[in-house]
Amino acid sequence: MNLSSPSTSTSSHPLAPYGWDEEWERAFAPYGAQGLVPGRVVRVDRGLCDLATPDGVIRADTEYVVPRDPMKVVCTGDWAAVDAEGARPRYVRTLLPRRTAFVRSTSSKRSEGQILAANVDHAVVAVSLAVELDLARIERFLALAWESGAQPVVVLTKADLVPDAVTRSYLVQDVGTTAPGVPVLTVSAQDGEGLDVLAAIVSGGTSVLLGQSGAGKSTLANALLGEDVMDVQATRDVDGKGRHTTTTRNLLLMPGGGVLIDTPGLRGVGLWDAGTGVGQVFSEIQDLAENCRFHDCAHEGEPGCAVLDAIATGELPQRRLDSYRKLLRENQYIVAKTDARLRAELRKDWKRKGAIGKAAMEAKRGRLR
Ligand SMILES: Nc1nc2c(ncn2[C@@H]2O[C@H](COP(=O)(O)OP(=O)(O)OP(=O)(O)O)[C@@H](O)[C@H]2O)c(=O)[nH]1
Ligand SMILES: [Mg+2]
Ligand SMILES: [Zn+2]
Repeated sequence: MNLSSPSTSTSSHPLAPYGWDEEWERAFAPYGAQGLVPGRVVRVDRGLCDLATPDGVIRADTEYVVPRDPMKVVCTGDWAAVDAEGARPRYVRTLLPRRTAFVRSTSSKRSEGQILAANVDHAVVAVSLAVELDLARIERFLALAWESGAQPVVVLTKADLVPDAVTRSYLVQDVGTTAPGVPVLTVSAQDGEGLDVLAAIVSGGTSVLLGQSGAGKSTLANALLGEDVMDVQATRDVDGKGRHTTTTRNLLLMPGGGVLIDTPGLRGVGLWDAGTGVGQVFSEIQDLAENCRFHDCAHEGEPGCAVLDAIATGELPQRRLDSYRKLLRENQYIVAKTDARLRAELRKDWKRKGAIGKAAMEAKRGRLR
């Protein structure tokens, strides 16, 4: 064994449990040369964040990297270059380029992207079996998960509340057809069912728990940790919507390796430039479409349409096609809106530059006069 090989040095690195590897080491090298230290963001809290660094978890100021672009805001899971020990305050100086990022659009009219987790390998969508399944919502989460670059996983929680085996298998089947290419697990934190499978997934790389408030994300995080670190609260209302118990995104080190990010519940997620993700969620429709007679078939009644044929035979549920169309439309809308906003911003910039140019010209003229 070559002890000086980089893989040996990164696997014995104090940040190795947080996912530090040769690639991060390479990306960080120029900042190390400037005397900065590397760190992984474990929590963000209004202008401050906690980072795991070689000298333990520290608090740093994020003010130095406040960008105009919300996509570049410091987020849990980010790798950063931070001031070395002794500086007061210690600033996050820069973020290393993200490998993956889970982004949704904010519900506001401004329609900006909001990063929910960075550098994630598995996007675990928690869905409670204790409330009525909302397949459209699962599809939406999965579109964003695929788009993030992470591997999506659906975890059906609170299985103990569905003791009836027939109902259970129907629910699992429904979700399965909604999520082609996505592992669907059934778990119960109450009686431990399925936790070993989830623990195995989570042990490799970084996972983020996403889903509605009350889905049982923090309960799962605690069960996987073997320790009550995250607060858990009973869902208040009967419809299971609950209140938001978790309010920050927290990165937790798993005892069996890997890291897990627990996030606050989301009522819904707006698509954010997720065209590819939508395609992946509805991959069976895209597969069918390859057999449509016309290359640009809109599946709206054209002859030889394989998609409509599949609906006629019952192979493809009408709900899936409707949902696919709806998400495609929504995505096109958000993309167009963002482009419009970017264009407006560019125009503003251009005008401002023009104004500066004019002022400079006038000043010059004034001087000449
Ligand atoms: N019966 C049963 N209840 C569960 C299970 N998992 C979680 N719960 C309950 O569901 C409620 C909500 O759990 P949390 O873990 O706080 O949910 P959360 O998804 O973290 O919610 P937010 O932090 O608000 O997003 C609590 O009362 C838990 O005890 C389970 O496997 N079985
Ligand atoms: Mg929680
Ligand atoms: Zn067609």
